[in-house]
Amino acid sequence: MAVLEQLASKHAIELEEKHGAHNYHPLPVVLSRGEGVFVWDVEGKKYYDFLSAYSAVNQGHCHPKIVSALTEQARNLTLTSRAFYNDMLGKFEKYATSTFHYDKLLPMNTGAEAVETAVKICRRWGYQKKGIPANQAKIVVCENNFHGRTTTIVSFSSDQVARSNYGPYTEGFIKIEYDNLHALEQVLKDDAHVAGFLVEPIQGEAGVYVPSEGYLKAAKALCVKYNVLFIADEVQTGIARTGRLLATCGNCTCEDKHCSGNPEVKPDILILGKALSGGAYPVSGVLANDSIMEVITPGSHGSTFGGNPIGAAVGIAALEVIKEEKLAQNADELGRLFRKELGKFVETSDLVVKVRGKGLLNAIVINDTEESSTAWDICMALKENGLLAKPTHGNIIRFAPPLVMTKEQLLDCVSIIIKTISEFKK
Ligand code: IF1
Repeated sequence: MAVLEQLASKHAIELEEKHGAHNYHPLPVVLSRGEGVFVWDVEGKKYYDFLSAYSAVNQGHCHPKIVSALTEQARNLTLTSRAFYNDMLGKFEKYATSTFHYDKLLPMNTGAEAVETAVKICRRWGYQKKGIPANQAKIVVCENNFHGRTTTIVSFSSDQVARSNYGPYTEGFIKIEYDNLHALEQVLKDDAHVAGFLVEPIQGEAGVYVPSEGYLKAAKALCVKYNVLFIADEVQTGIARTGRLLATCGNCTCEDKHCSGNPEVKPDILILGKALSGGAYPVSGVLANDSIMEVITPGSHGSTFGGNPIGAAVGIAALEVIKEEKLAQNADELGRLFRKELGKFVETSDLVVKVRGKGLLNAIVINDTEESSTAWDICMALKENGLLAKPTHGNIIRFAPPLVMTKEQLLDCVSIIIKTISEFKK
């Protein structure tokens, strides 16, 4: 590669180094184009994207339908604030509530804002509907959670890197072990001030931890028993990523036209983000039925961009793509193939000890410590071989390609991953 061309990447990295806050440590690749499952760097090298912007690009990079919804709306009306109505928000709210079977959608922008919104709704429901004394509401969360990075959310994080030196912390959260029903029941039985249980159906950042079969169903049943709201953070697991429209659909595959969500696991409050826009624009939201959402009254919550016309137009297009291209079914089938093929490799490898996941949210566990750089070094080698992925920990690599991947492309990626790890020397 000509020296001049190499400068493009080097220059871009230097600009960020010099002028940008150092709140990330990216893989040294500078991307300038994306299409479907592929991204290209500034030198023109092509890569399979196996991160999908942390599951925001489920529909594939720059999906034509989503991009044209974005550009079309941007030519008409971008933002009015909610001081006035706009002609797109009601359509999006109708489409989203009928897709996920809830009475109401409260539109926001980022996943963290949606999580914060769910916390506020849950607390207000606790006071106004459950009768919890003022300022005593508690929300149960899980160890090793990831729900975003606001000061309230990091207040209940277990990750010291994400949390330390950001105090004083918001009170009112009780941490229990993930996938531990006994721990959940103990808290709900002992503390009448619990208003909600906030949980990721699969713990993504923790390392793609899929809970035991039946955990979510039993957790929801405990919430019903103790009059506590079951709140699912599907920012990362939602929008077809795990092989169903939602991870909380359980075994339901949306074949049933009369489905109103899997009653056994249906969240009282559903939190969505990321692929709700296909990665084209920040769109997130909280869904709930009227008996819960009615605690939100005019002036009690909002944001400048929440419910803007572009986000609404993009949100409709992004959900239409999921349905029209049957991306949940594709994620389910390709995910099984991925785990089957890598599972065979794990049997023969002393470097990879496990592959786990659901749909196209998977991870491999490397035979090294959390503090090691092995996962990073393998991702650097994968990059050289044309596949981009990122570790969640020193010994865990998450694999989450866009859901539009074909079987041939997936098998191509499996062979790149196996080749790279087989040739990898610590
Ligand atoms: C980063 C992690 C993933 C999320 C769940 C809420 C949010 C996220 C389950 C907040 C966001 C992103 C944030 C991004 C990296 C990425 C991430 F590594 F941080 F944990 F995906 F696993 N709930 N996750 O996963 O949504 O405000 O970001 O729109 O902050 O580094 P957001």
